[in-house]
Amino acid sequence: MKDKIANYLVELQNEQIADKQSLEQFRLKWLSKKGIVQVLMDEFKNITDISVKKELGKHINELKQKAQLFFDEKRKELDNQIDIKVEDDLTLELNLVEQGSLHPLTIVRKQIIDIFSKIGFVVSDGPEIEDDWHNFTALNTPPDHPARDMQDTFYIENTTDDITESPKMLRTQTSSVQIRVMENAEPPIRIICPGRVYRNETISARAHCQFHQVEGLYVDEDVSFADLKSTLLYFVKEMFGKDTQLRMRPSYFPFTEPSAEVDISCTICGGKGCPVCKHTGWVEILGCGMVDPKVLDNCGISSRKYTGFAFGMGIERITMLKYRINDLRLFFENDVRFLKQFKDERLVSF
Ligand code: 2U9
Repeated sequence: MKDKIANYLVELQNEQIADKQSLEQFRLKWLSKKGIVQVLMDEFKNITDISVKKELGKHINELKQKAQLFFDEKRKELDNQIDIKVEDDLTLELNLVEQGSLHPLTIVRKQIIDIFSKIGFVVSDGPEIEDDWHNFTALNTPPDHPARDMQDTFYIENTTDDITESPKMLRTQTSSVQIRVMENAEPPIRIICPGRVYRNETISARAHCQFHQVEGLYVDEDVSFADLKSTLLYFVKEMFGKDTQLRMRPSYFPFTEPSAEVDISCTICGGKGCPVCKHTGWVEILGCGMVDPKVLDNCGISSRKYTGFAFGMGIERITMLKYRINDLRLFFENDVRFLKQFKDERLVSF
């Protein structure tokens, strides 16, 4: 038995372990219940000679300890090797945290901004809490206009003692931003103003008390209605595809004259007629017009020298058409089942 143990010690020294599989084979061969060490222990139990037992016991123990030590060291080595591999391989996909997605309104707002940036429009923003002048008066919206009614606008209580302070409200359109820019800059002015606006509406699939707009303004010498139409045609073709048709219908807004509503050929049926376009082949996407001369003068810009065009659109409406979403409330509920459908939308620069 002594020779057997000596041979095993030599065999143990020649063991090679390259991977986890061979490590497991080693464990089964040497350290398991039916392994070499245990079999020797079983044989050892049957030895009756005390002095032989004492000597063999020492050798078996030595073999056991060496096998265990060898196993432990190799296991540590292999564990470290695997850790290094995972950390070094940057292509390995670690699906530890589920990736989020951009909100569809964020995606479309960015697309709109990109399209207008290409033709020289720059982004401006301003406060969501506005005063009467910037939200209504400067925009030629008279005191008796229905938009000023408590029913339509969220007014903010005056908490100061100053009763002369102008009433404050949540802005009902981002036009107040354009007013602020015009008050502080000289033409040429070419801006787009994306932002959240508020209206006192009952929430439904088609209306909400908050939504998002992008408004545009171009003021310079000799800006014409033809400039407005060609700018909007460029926009709709970029946004909805080059075959998209545009039509303008006369309309009325206090801040533009003349004013128009803009329809595009239905993005769903291509103009043939479907439930989305109510079988007309056209869907309304925005409003526009030539800036009323009074609005220019209100901001210190001479309406004798300058003309301008303006337009406004709801981002929700554009997004609903683009992604065929049929309920406005989905944008504000943050249900992940809705949001994760936009995971594949990647923005090149943000
Ligand atoms: C200034 C002068 C004029 C912005 C305009 C519209 C027409 C319009 C609506 C579209 C859908 C609002 O979001 S919506 O409900 N907007 O129809 N907006 S012209 O006109 C301006 C803006 C600023 C100084």
